[in-house]
Amino acid sequence: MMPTFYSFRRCPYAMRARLALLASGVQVELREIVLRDKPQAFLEASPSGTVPCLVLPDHVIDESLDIMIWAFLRSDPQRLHAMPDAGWDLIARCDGPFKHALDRTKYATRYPDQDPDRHRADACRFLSDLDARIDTHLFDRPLLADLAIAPFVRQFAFIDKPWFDAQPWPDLHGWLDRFLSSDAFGLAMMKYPAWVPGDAPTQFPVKDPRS
Ligand SMILES: N[C@@H](CCC(=O)N[C@@H](CS)C(=O)NCC(=O)O)C(=O)O
Repeated sequence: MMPTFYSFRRCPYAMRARLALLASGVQVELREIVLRDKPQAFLEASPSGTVPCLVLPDHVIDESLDIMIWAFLRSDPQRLHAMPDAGWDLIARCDGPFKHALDRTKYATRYPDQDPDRHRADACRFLSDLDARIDTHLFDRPLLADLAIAPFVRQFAFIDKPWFDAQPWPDLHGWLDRFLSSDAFGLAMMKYPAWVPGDAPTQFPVKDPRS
């Protein structure tokens, strides 16, 4: 039986998990869900009630980074998982202080007692550091960190794209543009109707008709 993978198209955590599944080629049964109307089967499977969530025969993985690692331990033709410690450190900064600042910039009205400019400045420190280290990728070749971090940089960029584009981050802009126009991103962002019990399984990644 294929593992069941609960996803939500616009969620950056689910996006990074889909990108890893695409890069690994490991197949799952994708169930697109609507976060404001979570299906019972998902709530029963997921301890945290968050996407992404991967249901395996003997356990459940509901952390996006763990799903990426799970996929690459099964198949990693591009050797994305073989990463220096600095890659894991960057992901930790992304998921910790950067995501914290991103949410308080993007959803400023939810944090009326906080200063969005201060949070935007915090986010900019991380983005400037990324710009400084990018030549073509975050490291000398594409790694898991690129896939893990790009969905969050995208989320930040689209808070105010003209403002983001006007920042002095040419290498970061190039990196994000290449990500957004990549085949992998296009495939990761394909639209699926919300899953309902009884639906025929949706295989993800889509099986290549040539193979
Ligand atoms: N640490 C988790 C976070 C996942 C997460 O927060 N996902 C959000 C969507 S982007 C979610 O499912 N939120 C629950 C909700 O909105 O009800 C991971 O890395 O997978």
